[in-house]
Amino acid sequence: MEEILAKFKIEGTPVEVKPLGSGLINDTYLVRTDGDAPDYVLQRINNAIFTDVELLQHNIEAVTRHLRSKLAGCDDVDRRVLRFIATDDGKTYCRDAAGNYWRLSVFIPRATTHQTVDAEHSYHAGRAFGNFEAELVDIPDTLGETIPDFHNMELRISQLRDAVKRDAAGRLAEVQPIVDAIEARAGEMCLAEQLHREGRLPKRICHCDTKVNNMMFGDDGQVLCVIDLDTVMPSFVFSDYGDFLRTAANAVAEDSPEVDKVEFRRDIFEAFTRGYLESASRFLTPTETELLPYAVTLFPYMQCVRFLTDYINGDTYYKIAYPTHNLVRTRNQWRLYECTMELRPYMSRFIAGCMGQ
Ligand code: GN1
Ligand code: MG
Repeated sequence: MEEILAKFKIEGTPVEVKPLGSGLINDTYLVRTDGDAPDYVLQRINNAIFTDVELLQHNIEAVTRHLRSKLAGCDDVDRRVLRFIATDDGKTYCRDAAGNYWRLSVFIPRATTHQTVDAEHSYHAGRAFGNFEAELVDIPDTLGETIPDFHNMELRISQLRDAVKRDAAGRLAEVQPIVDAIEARAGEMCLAEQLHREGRLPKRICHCDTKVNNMMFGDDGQVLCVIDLDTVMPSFVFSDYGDFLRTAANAVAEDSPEVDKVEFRRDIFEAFTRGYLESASRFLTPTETELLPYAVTLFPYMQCVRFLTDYINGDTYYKIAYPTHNLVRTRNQWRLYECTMELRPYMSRFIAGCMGQ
């Protein structure tokens, strides 16, 4: 670690490095320094998933630069947008002797992340993510897809079909009923790609991983800063709206085995939607707004397909803590999907009400 940290232009002397956070993809550490120097967040980038680190960091630098420019004059800028530290050769990442990629950002003090949120936090999160998208509408740089077709439902279905065909871990028989249930809904769930092909649905710069734990809250309950920017890329707005509600409005964690306790919480939905529309309605098209309830159903469905695909493949993508972890996640997300499908008419009515219709 010392060797890696020495490549970055940091202030102070590192005195302690310890694991941080609960991400399923990268490895994250908190680096404490002595004296008044800031602490840092050190991350080993999962290069098997983010294969183009150059592009990844290009996106992140462009996004943080743009957000920073919009915050000019505001105090506390370093707590509101991530700041990545350059290496001696002017990049925001380096490689170690084993070929691993690392990057370093300033740790945001006096802020917390949550695994679950209440309605009040959800309202602020809605405003923050709507605002995040709104601020990036006029970003001058071109961003690439750090994971090509990341939220492309058609691709996720085809990856599931490939996994089913290979049955690499011999787990197919056990999950055939849920594969069939997914297949029965595949056509309607790929609506976004279809509308995009018809020129009726734009792509915009989105965060694409709006899990509750990817934002930092200040003492006042407001969102200070959106973090985990690896997946910021062009996508449908459904990504950010849908993925937040997938994690925040589920009454239990995404990997809870207590499937009968899965429930879609309306208080969270209503608060988040109010916040989101307050900041996002200034750029959303009528089609995007009308399809927000579809987005709420799309993300549990897509996540279910992704967890199941990984389970069938023998757990090659997500970190797991026990052998059936991905299967438990799959069942949980399927139940959530069913809950959201039942609530679509109610969600449409609520959104129309917010829009004053
Ligand atoms: C991953 O890195 P983390 O844990 O925030 C995943 C998301 C999934 C999520 C499911 C790059 O996010 O897309 O929704 O796990 N990120 C990537 O918990 O695949
Ligand atoms: Mg994360």
